[in-house]
Amino acid sequence: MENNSDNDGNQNEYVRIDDFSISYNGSDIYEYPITLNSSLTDLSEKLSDITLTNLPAGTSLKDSGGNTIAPNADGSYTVVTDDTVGDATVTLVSPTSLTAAETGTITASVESIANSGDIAKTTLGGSGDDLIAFEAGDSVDGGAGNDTLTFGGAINLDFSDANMANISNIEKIDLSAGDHEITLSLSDVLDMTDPAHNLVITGDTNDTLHFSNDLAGSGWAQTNDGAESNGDGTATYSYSDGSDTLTLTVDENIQNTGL
Ligand SMILES: [Ca+2]
Ligand SMILES: [Ca+2]
Ligand SMILES: [Ca+2]
Ligand SMILES: [Ca+2]
Repeated sequence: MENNSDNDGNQNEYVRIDDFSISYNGSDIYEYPITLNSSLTDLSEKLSDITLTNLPAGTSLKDSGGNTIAPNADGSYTVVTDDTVGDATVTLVSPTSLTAAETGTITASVESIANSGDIAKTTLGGSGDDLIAFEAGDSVDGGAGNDTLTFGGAINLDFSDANMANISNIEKIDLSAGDHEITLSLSDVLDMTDPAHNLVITGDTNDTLHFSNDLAGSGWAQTNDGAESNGDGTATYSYSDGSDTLTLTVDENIQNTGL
């Protein structure tokens, strides 16, 4: 279960994907039930349906009644749920056996809609290596696996903004598609990564990273300035407080300040 705070500081929705269970019906079809739970703790809000994205290629989805759910134009699937308690069980259907890594690519997201019209979106990656399309203000938990935030269009983001505080268990930020300028602090990276605190940032010469070592003076200090390239087009920057270490690996094509 995952709780997040919305922009007003209230607890809002959560969504959870239970572990996949696997059954085989003996007719060359493999079925993987997915249990979804979402809920509101602020009952003045409404809960959206649940959106599933990144289903493995060649698979389809059935609702609890066994009816096939048609994909949306963007390839995502909408699982219809109640306005206040969004529980549903759906079944992933595949003509081939799927590995946990393959089923793990699926992500689930849900939105809470306040009376004011404000929408707060929460996305959970769950297990597996997830590609998560991110927009400012989204709450994101990548969960286990090597998880990447991607960005549509050309958006500039300051991860130190108050509404960007709910990002966790992310391993990579991919700026490749579109031109982006992002602002990131040491504490932002500590918050958005798991306890290993490894973050990779990929991009190109049209992208800019502004980094601030805002925890200097609190025990965190830079221990490696990235002057020695890794030889693969990336450079690694290290920070430590003496017990924990943060490692930032940045595409050398990205313009930067502060590293
Ligand atoms: Ca996943
Ligand atoms: Ca994940
Ligand atoms: Ca992760
Ligand atoms: Ca780019």
